[in-house]
Amino acid sequence: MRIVTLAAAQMGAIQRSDSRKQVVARMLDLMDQAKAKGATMIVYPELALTTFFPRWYMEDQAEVDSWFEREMPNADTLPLFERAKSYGMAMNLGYAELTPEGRHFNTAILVDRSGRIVGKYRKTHLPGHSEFDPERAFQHLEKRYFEPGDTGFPVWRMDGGLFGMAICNDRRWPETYRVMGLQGVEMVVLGYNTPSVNSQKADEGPEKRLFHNRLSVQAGAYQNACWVVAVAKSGVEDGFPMIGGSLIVNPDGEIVAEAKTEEDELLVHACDLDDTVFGKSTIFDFKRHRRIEHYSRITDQVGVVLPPE
Ligand code: CDV
Repeated sequence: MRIVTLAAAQMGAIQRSDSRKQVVARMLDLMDQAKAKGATMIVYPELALTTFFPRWYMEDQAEVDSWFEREMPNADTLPLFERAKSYGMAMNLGYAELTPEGRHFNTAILVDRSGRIVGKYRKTHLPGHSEFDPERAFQHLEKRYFEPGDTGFPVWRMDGGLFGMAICNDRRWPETYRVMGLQGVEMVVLGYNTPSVNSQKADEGPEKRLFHNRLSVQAGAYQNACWVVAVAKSGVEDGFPMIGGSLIVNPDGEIVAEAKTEEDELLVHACDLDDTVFGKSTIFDFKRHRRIEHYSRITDQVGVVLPPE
């Protein structure tokens, strides 16, 4: 057995006026609860340190940049790193990254139990749009504020296991999991901010959004025989509701823990990385069963090409 006692640290709403310090205090409280329950790894949501700012249309670059972190750790986040290290707890943290070259990414890092940053992932599948869209019920301006990630989907060896990261919209794309599956990933960790209503389809509400969340995560876990943990930032941010539904899914695609609230809420589950072995060596033994001669469209083509009439 190779147990990772995983804490999925769902976070409730963060208002636009909340400071990083206030947010980090909540995150530390979740970390303390995780320690009390024996967790060896904690996973926080996408853009965990601030409100989901891509819902706001901004033209002033200085204002945009105020939502980004120029270094990690920094003065506000150092307490998270110090406490995780003192607890011997690995950590996954999502934040908006502004590089020294002035590039903007939606980023997540993997920190091992000794406090070392072992991996950085930059969100690949950016949803939304780059200009103000009056047709939408509310804005989703990730394409305005972030560049598409340049990391691909690496898998890192950490604390005796094989870990990968994804961020929010990435979870809806089978390629995300498969690229990591092909590197033997045993656990995928991801955070999300998903509005409770589709901004372009008013009758697609929270039930359907939660269904799609489960569907995507469960399929990714099963089809790649790996654990997947998906962690929400949820609740009503300045009048804009987001789903909760954080969940931990085993390599059979079954939900083993799921959040019940839209508040700060901790899920803890002992995940045995050896539970990935059966699926990886039987029905999803890629080496024996994949037929790559039929998959070239997946990398040769972006949009749909219809068959000839
Ligand atoms: N933050 C996100 O990537 N949100 C998207 C919404 C816009 C659909 C998601 O996939 O949940």
